[in-house]
Amino acid sequence: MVQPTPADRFSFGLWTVGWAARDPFGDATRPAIDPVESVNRLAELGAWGVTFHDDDLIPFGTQGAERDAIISRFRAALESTGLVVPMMTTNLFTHPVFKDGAFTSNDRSVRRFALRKVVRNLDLAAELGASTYVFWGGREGAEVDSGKDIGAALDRYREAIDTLGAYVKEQGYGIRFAIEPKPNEPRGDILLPTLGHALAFIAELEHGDIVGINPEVGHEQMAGLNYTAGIAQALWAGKLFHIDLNGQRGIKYDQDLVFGHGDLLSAFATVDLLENGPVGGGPGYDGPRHFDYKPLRTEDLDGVWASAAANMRTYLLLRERAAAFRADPEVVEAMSVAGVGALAQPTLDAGESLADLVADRSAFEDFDADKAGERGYGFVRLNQLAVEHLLGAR
Ligand SMILES: [Mn+2]
Repeated sequence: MVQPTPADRFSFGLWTVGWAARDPFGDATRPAIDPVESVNRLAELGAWGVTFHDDDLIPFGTQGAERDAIISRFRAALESTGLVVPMMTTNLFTHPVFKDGAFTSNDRSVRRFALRKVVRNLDLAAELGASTYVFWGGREGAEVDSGKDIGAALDRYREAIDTLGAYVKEQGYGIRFAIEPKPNEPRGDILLPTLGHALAFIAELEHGDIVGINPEVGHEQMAGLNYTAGIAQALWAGKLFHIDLNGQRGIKYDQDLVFGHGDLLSAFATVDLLENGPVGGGPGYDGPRHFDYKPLRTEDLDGVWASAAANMRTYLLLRERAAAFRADPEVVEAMSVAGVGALAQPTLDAGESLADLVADRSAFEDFDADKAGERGYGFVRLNQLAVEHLLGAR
């Protein structure tokens, strides 16, 4: 029986199950869900954590005693269910004030307001024990090339993240930041469109040591990229601080499908990497398994909770299949034939210089490139074994 438990560390955004299914062409198809109801239902389903944007819990503009009352009611729900808040984030995209961006708006007063909105919510994140704070800059972008100085926008983005990074260090919050890339939607083009752009940006930060990334399946796939290969690079760089699991079917609008309901073979590879580490060896991912999906607009409230459960069940089934895949002697042999483990061996011997390599006739003058070119790697056989494990045929 595949049943999620808190030990699996599954977490959901309040905005996922709580999405009332309003889209650019149609009204909401479901009522709003009380965040406390979401906490209770997610806990019943076996989730471990809940995450949220400030405005998911506390309506924009709510101040003082009213804000405090909302927070204490939410805290009580957390305490009664045992659900934790591993990650929080800021809504810097819904209100019209952010229509040209937040940290990178051409309007300086908007940039200052955005920083203040984040600082207040960072204090709440520390209070609630969140260890990761996500930055998704959905409005940080443009539609008109001549309307946005991209270099200046990146200067302001860096200024914002470094200012906030210095703040959490000064406060001793122990919070790490995770930047979530996305290529487009809602802006025509968004800054830091892929995880590679985000990693390059982080390398330019003063406080980049506490900044990693939060790659979302659908966002990378919207750019036509291989999600599993991307998060493998993030793991290699020590920057996979958080993850957003969902489904996407090709290059189109952001679908936010249930995990595995898009490219299932890619989802299998993702779970295999997260759980079992790179195929050549090394550690996997030890952070929360966070779902950032939207229940289809066609679903009623029962369908919302069924879809939440589907994310976790699909992940657990893939985890079982991936473990069986790695343990299969035929897979081990196929990987060996393919030379998967051999890639871990350095190309030069220990202490060998480039001059030594140039002097090694066997590496070049006497090397039979035509012969080496005849080798078959057997990757198709390896992939078929993965497909058969995924289908439960092995
Ligand atoms: Mn998405």
